[in-house]
Amino acid sequence: MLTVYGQGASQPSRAVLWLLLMKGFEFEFCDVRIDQFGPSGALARIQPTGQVPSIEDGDFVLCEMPAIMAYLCDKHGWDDLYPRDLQARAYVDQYLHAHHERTRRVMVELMAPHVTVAFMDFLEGRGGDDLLERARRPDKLERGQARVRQIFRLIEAAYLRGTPFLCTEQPSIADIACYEELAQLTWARLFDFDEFPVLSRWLEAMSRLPGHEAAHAYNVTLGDIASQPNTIERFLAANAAAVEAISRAGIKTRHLGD
Ligand SMILES: N[C@@H](CCC(=O)N[C@@H](CS)C(=O)NCC(=O)O)C(=O)O
Repeated sequence: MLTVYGQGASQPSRAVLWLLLMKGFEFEFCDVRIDQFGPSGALARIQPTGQVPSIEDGDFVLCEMPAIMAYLCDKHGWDDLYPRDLQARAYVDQYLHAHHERTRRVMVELMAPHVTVAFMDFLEGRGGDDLLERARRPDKLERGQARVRQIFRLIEAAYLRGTPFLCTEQPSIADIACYEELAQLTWARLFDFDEFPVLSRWLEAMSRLPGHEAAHAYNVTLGDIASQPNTIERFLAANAAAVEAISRAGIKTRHLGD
């Protein structure tokens, strides 16, 4: 049985979970709390970086969301989402290699500063000084929005020029990875995509793919964190809702350490 170690709040975890839910694949979801993250946390006993997502497939352990999704697609023949054709695959890889340092900035610049206001005390002294600095800024919404606008312009120009999905006619694991960074801003009311009609159409098309609802219960439950600052209670309730939704989809769930 495949085990996915993850958390509803984690964008790369949701990407892996959505892929599996989309494919109706049987797996076990192990929910990891933030105090179990990192190289000295409980998850590090299974995977040394202690980061989510991580998977355990028999005695094979793997981390890094794009590597996990590529592995799962290759193993199970999901060629629709990770094409075998050399050039079609190269386009998917092209996006995924840029994802970490480009699209992932959406989380760093706008989402995380609004989520982590709920647990600043926990982050204090744990090395997240840049994040703490961003979360404390009174202009974090406007500043974050200005930063993500640049990323969105580039995504439209580089990947959605003439194709409905990222460089392709049909969705791939690149779209799944990208969606998790962008779509979270709409539920959180941190960004209005109306000024980006091409991205808006893409977001709408992605939201119609199977498994979408079960994979995004965290975001729905967390809701608006722009006008109503996040609290630890909301954060925990949203993560609990993610586990419940995955369980309702017929997937076995547990918490790390239980
Ligand atoms: N490059 C990794 C990023 C994974 C990542 O940032 N995971 C976060 C949660 S979203 C995490 O585990 N943070 C805890 C830590 O780094 O100690 C991927 O794509 O999977």
